[in-house]
Parts: sequence; structure tokens; C-alpha cells
Amino acid sequence: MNRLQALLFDVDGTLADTEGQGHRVAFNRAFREAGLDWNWDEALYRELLAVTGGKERMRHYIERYRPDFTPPTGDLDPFLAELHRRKNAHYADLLAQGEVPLRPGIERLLREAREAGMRLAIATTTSPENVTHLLENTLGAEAVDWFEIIGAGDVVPAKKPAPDIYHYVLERLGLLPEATLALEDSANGVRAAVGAGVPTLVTANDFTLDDDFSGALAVVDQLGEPGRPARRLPEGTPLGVLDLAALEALWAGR
Ligand code: XBP
Ligand code: MG
Repeated sequence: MNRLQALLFDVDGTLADTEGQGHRVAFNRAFREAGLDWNWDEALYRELLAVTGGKERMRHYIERYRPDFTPPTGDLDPFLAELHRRKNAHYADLLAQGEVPLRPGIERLLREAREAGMRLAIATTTSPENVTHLLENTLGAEAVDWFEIIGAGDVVPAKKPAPDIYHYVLERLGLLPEATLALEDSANGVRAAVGAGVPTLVTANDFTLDDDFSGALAVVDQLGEPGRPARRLPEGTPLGVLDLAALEALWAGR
């Protein structure tokens, strides 16, 4: 009988609401520290999220909003790399201060999946150390080892919406895409997962509610906890707590 073999988790916006109070705040701190008068408010950041990857996002911002900007050091690449390094240091501080909790149902599902022997992996555009810090600060240091493969950041040439990071993870798991289920929160994430042939459940959030999730198996507001059912979007139909059995049923009915 065909069984679901692995859950593949996106990180930002899926494991935790990292963007609004995490990455965005960290970018702004790095900008101030570097003496730049750039400030990314929530509305602008929502727009900038169309570009995945912190370095790529800053480059896009300069091209679109600061076309006359020249970095003090002359060359843009090393300037952006250093700014991104400082941004990630601020992000790590925010995580350590507990500013970025996991989304509802994530810890419950991860613990249940581990208990059941379900294979777990991560497919994300963010940097590996950001993933490690998030897991350590929310679930404890040992949680990094819960994931067989952590596919993150620059290990692939093209970030989401390219399917590369999913190909990378699937190859290392030794699994066909149809044997797995991805959990994503954004249009770029869905395009990456579906582009690699991976059935995908979307847990949308405030930054992505209006995204185009074409190709996803289903869209819900969150995974649900006792007393706080997951709701199918856009109708709002309550679905209860999405446990492993519910995810397997969704996957099997695809
Ligand atoms: C989300 C992203 C990332 C983060 C910032 O990726 O687009 O770029 O906003 O990450 P995912 P870095 O949902 O796939 O995890 O600054 O570390 O690049
Ligand atoms: Mg995401």
C-alpha cells in the first residue's frame, strides 16, 4: 500500500511567523547600523517578499527604490554579503529573545510525526544558521537532529520559486516527490514544491493570504490545536486539528 514517506517543511512563515517581527526587524536594524536611511515597513515588506532570499531582496530593493545608491566599498556583492551577515546576527538576537514563536500546531505535528517514525526534512531559502537558531530557540537544541536533511539557502543556485531546493532534498532523502508532502505558506513556496512534483499543503499567514496558491492540495489558516481548529481557506470551514492521519488522508486523496 502507498504510504506517505516524509514531510518536507518550509521554514519562514510555515514553521514560524518569522517575517514580520523577525527578518523584517533584523533588516531594519542592520540598515540603521550601517548608516542607511532605509526602512522596510510592513506594507513595503509584503511587496518585497515577492523576492526570496535576503541578499536577493536587498538587491531588488536597491534596483527598484534606490537606483542611485552606490555602496561605500564600491562593489555591491561584498557590501550586501556583509549587510546580510549583520542582519542575520540581529535575527539570531530576536530569536534568542523569544520574539518569534512557532505557528499553531507545528510542535504538536512534529512530535507526533517523530513518534510515528515519519521522515522529516526542511526545504527553505533562508540561511542554514537561521534554521538552526529558530529550532534551538523554540524546540531545543536536539530538534535540529529531528530533520534528516536541512536544505537551506545558497546550497542550490536558484532559490524558490525555482524547484531546486526540493530536488536537492528529495535526492538526498532518496524519495520520489509523490511519496512526500510539503508544507508551505507562500506562492513562491508552492511554485517551488509543485514545480518539483511535491503535493503541497499551504498554511497561509497575514503576509501571504492574497497569494496565488494554484496547484496546492489545500489551503488552511494554520494546522490547528485543540480548541482552535484549522480552517480551510477561503471559505473558513473548520477542519479540526490537522494531525498526521489528516495529512495522510489529504495526501492520499490527491
Ligand atoms: C523565506 C524568504 C527568506 C527570508 C529571509 O524563505 O524569502 O528570504 O525572508 O531569509 P522560506 P535570508 O519561506 O523558503 O523559508 O535573509 O536568510 O535569506
Ligand atoms: Mg515560507
